[in-house]
Amino acid sequence: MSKSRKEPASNLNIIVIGATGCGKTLFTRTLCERVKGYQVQGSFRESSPHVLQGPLEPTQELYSVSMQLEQSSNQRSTSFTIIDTQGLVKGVALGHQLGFLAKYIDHQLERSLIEESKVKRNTKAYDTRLHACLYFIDTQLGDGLCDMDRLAIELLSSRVNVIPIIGKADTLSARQLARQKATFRRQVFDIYKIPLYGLVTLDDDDDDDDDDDDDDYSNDDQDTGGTPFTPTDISNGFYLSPSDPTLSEDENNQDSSTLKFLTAMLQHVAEKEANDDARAMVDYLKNMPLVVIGYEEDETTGQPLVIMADGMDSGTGSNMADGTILGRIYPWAVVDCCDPAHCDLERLVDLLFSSHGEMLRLDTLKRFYEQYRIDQLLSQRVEDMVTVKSKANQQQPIL
Ligand SMILES: Nc1nc2c(ncn2[C@@H]2O[C@H](COP(=O)(O)OP(=O)(O)OP(=O)(O)O)[C@@H](O)[C@H]2O)c(=O)[nH]1
Ligand SMILES: [Mg+2]
Repeated sequence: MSKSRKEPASNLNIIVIGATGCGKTLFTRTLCERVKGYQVQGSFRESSPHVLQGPLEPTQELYSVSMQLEQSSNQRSTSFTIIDTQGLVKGVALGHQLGFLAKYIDHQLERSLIEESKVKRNTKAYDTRLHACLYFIDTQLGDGLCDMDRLAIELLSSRVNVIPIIGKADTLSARQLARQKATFRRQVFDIYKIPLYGLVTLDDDDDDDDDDDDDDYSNDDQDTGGTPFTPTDISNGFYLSPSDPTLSEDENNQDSSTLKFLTAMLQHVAEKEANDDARAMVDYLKNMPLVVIGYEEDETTGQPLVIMADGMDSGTGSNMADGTILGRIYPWAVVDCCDPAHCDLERLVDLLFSSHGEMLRLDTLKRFYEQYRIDQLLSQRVEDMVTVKSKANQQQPIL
């Protein structure tokens, strides 16, 4: 691998959360297997020995693996850490589980705050702040967001960029998948208004310093959930997502209105300003929640079954250097985890390591870390005031 690189190394820390049994651990292994070709030799670290090996079992406690990745195609270098967590379980323990995860995420922000507050900072200190949470939606009960997922993503969205994922996509038909996606999008964005990654708040204040574009969108009369603009692109039908030919026109039209506006606005920015970030965001919003499929594992070793790429007719997946594919064999077909026609693993890899990496880091810094810092300063100030007041009370002479 080339040693000369144009960009300095950046780091990316992601956490995988969701209901028990929805495919988080197998996804973690599949992603690590997928990026193995970019791994710098000797850079692999794990929180305890052999966490990615052995038969798949329910995850009992949080673990992490880290590696340095170098993609020669774009000369990017990334210090990557992925953290897999114990599955969420409905019932009395859920509060405890969510509390633990919230504390864990806050603790990473706290570590940066402590480091930043030092007079002499350690420039080599590793930044452990979490840049994204891949949240696996529970699709076992059919359409609609269950209370557990709603509670979890509401809580997590105030601390980290939440990217929703549908795992085990091979177990759902195209029509079921499209319906699940549409229902999720409507519920999260139009009904509960949960600020997942990518949902910018479109209130009046946001437009103040962007006068040039105001006229393009101004129309307050629409039923937009508070969004003060209406790009004509929407009514022209430019936007249709999740666009699935197996859905009727009616079903396709039932997509989230908030997302339609947001996507149309970003599309406008992308075209008008040739803005790559806006373009990347449009692509993400049109396809979210992303769907993934984990490889078929050998039951005793947990390692991927060896499936040769020869004879596969798609030819678009198969990113493994040795001519094998990461996939699953069914009597009627072979599923290729890296084929964009089968699932969104490649889209996710591109999102994390290329098109959205900077946006995720920036959001973490500006949105979540800043908020955490301000909250901590305010609570410190309140504590100081209480101390001063109680001292003053003690010193007052009793009349
Ligand atoms: N068909 C199919 N099965 C999968 C997929 N991903 C995981 N599985 C299977 O689902 C079961 C649970 O997978 P895990 O990856 O352990 O699920 P998990 O979410 O980590 O479970 P917990 O650790 O208990 O939270 C295993 O038997 C996997 O083989 C997938 O994409 N497709
Ligand atoms: Mg697991």
